[in-house]
This record gives sequence, structure tokens and C-alpha cells, in this order.
Amino acid sequence: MLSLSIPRVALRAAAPSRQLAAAAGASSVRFASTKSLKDAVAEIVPEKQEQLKKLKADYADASLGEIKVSNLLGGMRGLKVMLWEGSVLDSETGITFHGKSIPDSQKVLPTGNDIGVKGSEILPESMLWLLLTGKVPTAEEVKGLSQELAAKGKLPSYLEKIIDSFPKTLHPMTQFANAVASLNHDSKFAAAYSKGIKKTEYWQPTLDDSIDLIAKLPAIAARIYYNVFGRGDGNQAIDSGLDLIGNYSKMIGYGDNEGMTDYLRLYIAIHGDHEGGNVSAHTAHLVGSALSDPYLSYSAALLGLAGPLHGLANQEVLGWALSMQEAVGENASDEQIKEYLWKTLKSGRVVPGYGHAVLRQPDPRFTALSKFCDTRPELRDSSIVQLVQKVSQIAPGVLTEHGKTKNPFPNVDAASGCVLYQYGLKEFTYYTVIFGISRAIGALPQLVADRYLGMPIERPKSMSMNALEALLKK
Ligand code: CMX
Repeated sequence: MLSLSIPRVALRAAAPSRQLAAAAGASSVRFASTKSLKDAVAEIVPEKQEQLKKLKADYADASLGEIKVSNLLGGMRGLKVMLWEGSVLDSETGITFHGKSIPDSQKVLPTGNDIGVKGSEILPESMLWLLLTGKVPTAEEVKGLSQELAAKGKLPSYLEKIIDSFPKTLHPMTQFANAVASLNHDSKFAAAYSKGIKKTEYWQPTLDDSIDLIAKLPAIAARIYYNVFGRGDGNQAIDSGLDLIGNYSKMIGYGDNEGMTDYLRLYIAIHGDHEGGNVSAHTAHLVGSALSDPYLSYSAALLGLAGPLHGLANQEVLGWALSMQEAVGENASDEQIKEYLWKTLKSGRVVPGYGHAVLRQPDPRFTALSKFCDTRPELRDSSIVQLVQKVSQIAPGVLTEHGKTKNPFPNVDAASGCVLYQYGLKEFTYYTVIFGISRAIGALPQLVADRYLGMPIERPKSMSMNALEALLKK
């Protein structure tokens, strides 16, 4: 099991030192600032535009590497062909958000305790602020953003009716994507565009729509949960004193469960952005490049997230782990787990929650979630959490021996579902919906950046096999 002591102690120590720095007038820490998120974005726009102008002027013809046939035939792995501001994924060290690793972010980003709601994990609002502006927000700024999201969180009645009309048998992700697309009815960007808004101003209604959508995702997700599984408060009541995920947790019936609520905050904060090339983020960017509004762009992203090789893996992992538990019992030996892994591989299936298109080491998001489990007795002692942890130690050896995957280590999806399950959220066809709340805080900030940078419509060149052969044989 992984030790928790270092980041937790650091996290505890961070708040007083930040306050002392503020008292001493240190310019990098502004505890009293109450800047709005829109003001904070407006502040960085000119310098970002200048940076892009300079890149174009100085390096337009510089090469970023050659394109091989294997890239074209292999899912474009490794090709540097997208601009993405919020985060960078290193194959060995994992994700950084504007240069900050997950432990770095845990040290500096405001938590529930910092804004007066119980909880010591990063608030997704804090991560959203960091991703949009590159700056660490003050506690007051995060509190202001939480209040803004609570004020905008209620669903319009037409949307409630649309969601209520979905058959219960429709997969929750299909419902989620449809509901999000329907909000395009109220898009400020679409309305401004049809009135002829100037290109330089596109980013403002894009940001307005993005904040509005992020504010409404919890209520959409909670209404789907209530309709399909009959759990939660049924009317998605919003408490203006709570943060985004405090409200979501309450809506789905976990408002009194501090462990679950803080887990959801952590999971949603660190899962939000994973640079631009993953299917959901890339889809939002691609669809948005046609100037489709944020609702349409993010709806498309959710449909990509619903694939089993991407976001649906967290649903798959749990089904797979429970089947294993049923087959080998609660106290499975290493040998029994190995055998089960081989059985999965020999049947031609992938081991869900393992491998990654970019990462070549254990996913730091998996590590952060495992550390969370280590701090909570209710998770530490859970047989399903223990099984998932044990598999994470055994599977890399088996997958290495199997010899196919380039990364035999667990990804974030290996850990995320078992915690939800242990806390009683057992409807695992719903798990990817929670991932869908999260990915918005990474994909939508890039749409805003795409608009203030004036990024063009995305249009790569495709080739047929005949055209490829003709070119190569020349
Ligand atoms: N179990 C068994 N085989 C695996 C495997 C796994 N977990 N991961 C990869 N492989 C296989 C691939 O299927 C591929 O086999 P073929 O050559 O027969 O097609 C081979 O190993 C090489 O694949 P790779 O280059 O290592 O991996 P890719 O970049 O093609 O795919 C991913 C990456 C994540 C789709 C893949 O590792 C996978 O299917 N993992 C299981 C599903 C999963 O956990 N997805 C979630 C990823 C995180 C997320 O997006 O949320």
C-alpha cells in the first residue's frame, strides 16, 4: 500500500504558510483578492495572444519531427499536432497542470476547508481556475467562483422535461451527452455569433457558456441518476453555501458522507485535464474548431468518453473486478489473481484499467486515489479496494509477460470505481458520468483559449491506402 503521510502533511502545512505570506505582503499570494474568473482570464489574454504571435513570427517553419507511415496507421501516437494550454503529459512523470504535478497542486490549490466547507481535498473550482488562467487562485476567488456556479446550477424546465423523457434503459452517458447538447438552446456564444460578434470577442461568450455548463453538469448528472436508479434528492436542490461538488454529492444522496464528498472533489479535480490528445479532450477541441458552441462541443466529447477504451473503462474495471471476486472469493491469493488475469488475456480481452497511450509508468492519478484510500479506514478495510490494490501489484508482471501492452501499469480507471462502490454507489453504468463532470473542467478552458487565440478550424490531411502507396513508391 502507498503511504499518505508526505502529501497530507504538506497540505496541512500549506494553508498557514500561505496566510503568513499574505500577511507579510508577499506578491505571489493574494489571500484578499476577490477577482472574478472572467477578470482573471481577461488579464492573461493579451500576453497569450502576444506569445502566439511571436511563435508564429519566429518559428512558423521550424520542424517538430517527421511523420512516419506508422504514425498515420497507428492512431497518430506521439505526433505533436495540437496546441493545448492547461496541461502537459510526460510519459514517465505523468500529468502537470501549468507545470504543477498532482502533489504540487494538492499543496497549493484551495480545498473545502479553505473556503468554509468541510474537506481537505482540492476543489474542482480551484483546478478550473488554474487551468483557465495558469494562476493559483486565492481562497476568496474560489469561494466567489463556487457561489457563481451555485447561482447558475439550476436546470431550465425544458431540459428537465427532456431528461425525464429518456427511457431508463438508455445508457446514462447517452442521456448525459443528449442533455448537454440540448443546452445549446441557451448558448450565449451561438446567439452572439448570429448577431455578428467580432472574432476578438468570441472568447467571452464561450467562457460564459462554459461556466454555465460546468455549473449545470452536477444537476444534469444527478437527475439522470435519480431517473435511472431512483437515488438522490429528486429535485436537484442547490445550497448556495456549498461548493460545486458538495452540492452534487448532496443531490445524489451523499451530502452527509464527508469521505465520499471529498473523494468526488479529488477525483473530479485531478481527472479534469490530461493534455489535449485523448479522445474526449480532442473531440471538444475539434468540434469547437468549427465554432460549434461549448454545449455542442462538450456533448461530442462525452460521446467519445463513453467508449470502453477511454472513459467507460472505469465501469468496465469494476464489473471485471467483481467478477474476479466472485470467481476467486474475498481473500484471493496472488496465484488466483494471476490465473484470472491470464484467463482475461487468453480470452482476447484487455485488462481494463491498465495500459495507456502516452504514459509508461503508473498513473499519478491512480497513485493519488490510492493514497486517498490509505487515509480512510472505511476504504482501507474494504475487500474490493484491497482486491483492486492487490491486482495493481500483480497485473504489471502478468501484462509484461504477456508482452503486448507498452505500459503494464494501472491507469486512473483502475482505482476510481472501487471507491465509489465501497461508498455505496454501486450502479457502475453511472461511473463514466462522474468522469464526464470532471473532463469539462479541462476541455472547456481550452475552448476558451482556442477562441482568444483565434485558432483555425482543424482540418488535417487524410490519405487513402492507394494514395499512400502511390506517394511512397514515387
Ligand atoms: N490489456 C491487454 N492488452 C493490452 C492492454 C491491456 N490493458 N493495453 C494494451 N494492450 C494491447 C493492445 O490491445 C494492443 O494489442 P494489439 O497489438 O493486439 O492491438 C497492444 O497491447 C499495444 O497497445 P499499446 O500501444 O500499449 O496501447 P494503445 O496506446 O494502443 O492503447 C489503451 C491504450 C489505454 C486503449 C489500452 O492500454 C487499453 O485498451 N487499456 C485497457 C482499457 C483502459 O483501461 N482504458 C482507459 C485508459 C485511460 C482513459 O482514457 O480513461
